[in-house]
Amino acid sequence: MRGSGCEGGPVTPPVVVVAVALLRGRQLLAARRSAPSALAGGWELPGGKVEPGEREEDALVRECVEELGVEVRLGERVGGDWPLSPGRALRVWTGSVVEGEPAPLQDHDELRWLSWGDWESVGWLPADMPVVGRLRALVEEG
Ligand code: DCM
Repeated sequence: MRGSGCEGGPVTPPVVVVAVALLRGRQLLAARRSAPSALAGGWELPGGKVEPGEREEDALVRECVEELGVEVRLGERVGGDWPLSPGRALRVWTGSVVEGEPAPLQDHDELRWLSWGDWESVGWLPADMPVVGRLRALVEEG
């Protein structure tokens, strides 16, 4: 036997992308991507990649400052790991804006507060679609 104890070869750590479902009452903030071109026009819950050594919640708060120009307070986790693409998972929290008004500063060209009846009116990115469904159930439960 060769390579004692090295049976699986190198393991690539999974990339975690964090996103926030910003709620204002029963309104949900959706952000339309302007980049990269493969994702442009798709709507998402704002967020981004966690940097090495960064706590996930800290990454999400940072992304909201960078992308939206707002301070947010995070609430509860929405589900577990949502599949994104091979080797990548999406982790989602609810949240609310505690300071500022969201603006599309980076990666987005439009933001929209969706009324309760309009949550499915935008073309969500594939990974976000099931999250929005789960979130509706959570909000409905109160
Ligand atoms: N992503 C997604 N849904 C989100 C946030 C991100 O599908 N709510 C995807 C888009 C990118 C990747 O995750 O492929 C990394 O996001 P970013 O480019 O914002 O760092």
